[in-house]
Amino acid sequence: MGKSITQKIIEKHLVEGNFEPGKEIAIKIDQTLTQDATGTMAYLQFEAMGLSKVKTELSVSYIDHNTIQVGFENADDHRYLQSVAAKYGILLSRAGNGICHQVHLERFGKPGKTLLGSDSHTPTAGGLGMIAIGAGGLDIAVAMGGEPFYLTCPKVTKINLKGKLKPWVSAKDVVLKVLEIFTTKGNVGAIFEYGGEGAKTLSVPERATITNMGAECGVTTSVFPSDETTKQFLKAQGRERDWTEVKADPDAEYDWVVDIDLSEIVPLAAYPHSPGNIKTVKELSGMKVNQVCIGSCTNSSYKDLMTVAKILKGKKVHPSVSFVISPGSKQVIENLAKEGALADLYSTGARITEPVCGFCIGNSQSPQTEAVSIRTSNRNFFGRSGTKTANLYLTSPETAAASLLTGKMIDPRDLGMDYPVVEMPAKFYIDDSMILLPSETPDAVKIYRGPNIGDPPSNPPMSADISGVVTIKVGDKITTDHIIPAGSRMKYRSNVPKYSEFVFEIVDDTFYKRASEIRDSGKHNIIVGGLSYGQGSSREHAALCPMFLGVKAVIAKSFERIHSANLINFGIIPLTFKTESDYDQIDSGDELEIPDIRKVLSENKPLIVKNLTKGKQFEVNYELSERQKNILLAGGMLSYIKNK
Ligand code: MIC
Ligand code: SF4
Repeated sequence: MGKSITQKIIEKHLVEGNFEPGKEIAIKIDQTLTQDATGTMAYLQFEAMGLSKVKTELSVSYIDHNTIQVGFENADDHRYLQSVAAKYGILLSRAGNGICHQVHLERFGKPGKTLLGSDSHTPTAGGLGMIAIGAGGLDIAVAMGGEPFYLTCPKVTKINLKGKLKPWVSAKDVVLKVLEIFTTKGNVGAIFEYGGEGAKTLSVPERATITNMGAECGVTTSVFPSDETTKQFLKAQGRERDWTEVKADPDAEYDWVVDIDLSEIVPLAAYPHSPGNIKTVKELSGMKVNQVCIGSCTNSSYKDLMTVAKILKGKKVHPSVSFVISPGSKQVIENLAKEGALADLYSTGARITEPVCGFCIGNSQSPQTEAVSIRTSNRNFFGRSGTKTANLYLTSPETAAASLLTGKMIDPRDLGMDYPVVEMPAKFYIDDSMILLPSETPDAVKIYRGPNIGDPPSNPPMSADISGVVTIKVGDKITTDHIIPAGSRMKYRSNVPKYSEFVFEIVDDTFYKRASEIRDSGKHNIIVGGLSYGQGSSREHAALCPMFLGVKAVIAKSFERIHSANLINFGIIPLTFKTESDYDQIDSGDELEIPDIRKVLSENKPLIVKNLTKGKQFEVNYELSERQKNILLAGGMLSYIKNK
């Protein structure tokens, strides 16, 4: 039987197990990436391992998230990251060089390799034919230490692209179509592998837009073949030597095959508050628009922004719209500038930011009350823009550009313009001076630690029983943005006690006080969740801060992959309900007891939860490998590694 791209790359990197979907495997990690908001904690954890150098082929530390720098905290974190990179053999992409996923695609990604990143959009590099996976910072620290990465061997869904996109329809519409088909839940443990004649018609940045937003479906990653188009892209980046062909065998078998005809796709939009709520742009046309944001780590490439510049050349932004651009990288900005396109964008009325996450994560450019904000970024979760009452719609750059001209949502095909075709450059202008190489005298490098940086909190081993209170009961599709907001709160990422004050802030701002009181009274906090708990980001603070507040278990209908791994890494057990009615019969404030949990886990027995308030009991599932059980029994990954 022939092999898929996924199987080929994973088998080449297997350290434990076989390619058997559903079983736990361990793979060697060739490259890692971190960004500053997750990176500080990851490097503190790496330092705690006591190694003198990273053991990967390549590790890059990017500074792109916390760049607003109101106060000393983030500047101090950046200096810490720079000193750690110099000492331990890590490359540092300085603030101003670009957003990690775009820069990694341009300068470092290699077909056929594995990449692990402390950011959920790490799969962007799958556009180059790599297996690129997002994970919590602690998993990245462990991978930098040369340990393999454990994951559930994925099922492979082939997305067979046919035909060719019509004018004014682009890669964002393709991935929104994928989100319409697969939704944001129920895809845990799968990989989307793209192929077919249609895949050949897409450039690398278009492929990367599609793999980037696979994260919203909850898949482990998404991957495209590495072909002649990939070779041309790497050549234009001066990296032809990094190219290898990666393709599936013609008789490769897949767990599922879905055909998408590119020529049938029309401009689409994700409406509030989920990237999985899809409508056609036509259905929404005429809606008044207050803000248009183009860029972030999706649709911020040279090709995307050049297309926008050509649509907007000589025109002005509608007076009721605030127009923001976050370019993907310094390289994108410099190449636009050389073509005169940067001037065209400024002349339209664009507010061009540094090449950073910015508006996407809500730490700047928050829109007005009840705004309609059209964005080419990848997430429109409730509250993410920093304005609770705002409504975010995700669209292609073409739709966003058309709407900023008219002040209303409009299908770009109705602009009455010829579609500007942008060719990929044969050679990009490249200047890597904002990427710092590690020190040649690492022993002489002193690590800088500002007052914002505390030691990561520790956790005791799992207690004999869990006995406590349901501090909060939430519904389906709770994202890590609900659990711990980013935006203006993100500057406290290196200070866990302070950041913990904002746990569940946007859902219930009494959570912190109540959870602290329960913890201080010697009881445990327990969270109850619905389907697909922990969607979205890889931020381990969504587990680390609850751990600090004494949360010992989360019982949900189902979990998303990265968050469930993060819970285990921080000693919080993820348990799943067996029936809907067990979920229905629990309320916030109920006293629960999970007797003999240590013993039950060790002996692999059924786990019973007693609801003391309701006088009922029910059984819950735990799907844990022996390794995961041992991590939980030790109280989390750091103690588990120390014990080993
Ligand atoms: C996001 O898009 O939500 C983030 C901010 O990039 C996160 C990482 C973080 O919270 O630091 C992600 O996607 O993993
Ligand atoms: Fe940054 Fe937004 Fe991309 Fe996350 S999704 S890496 S916040 S640009």
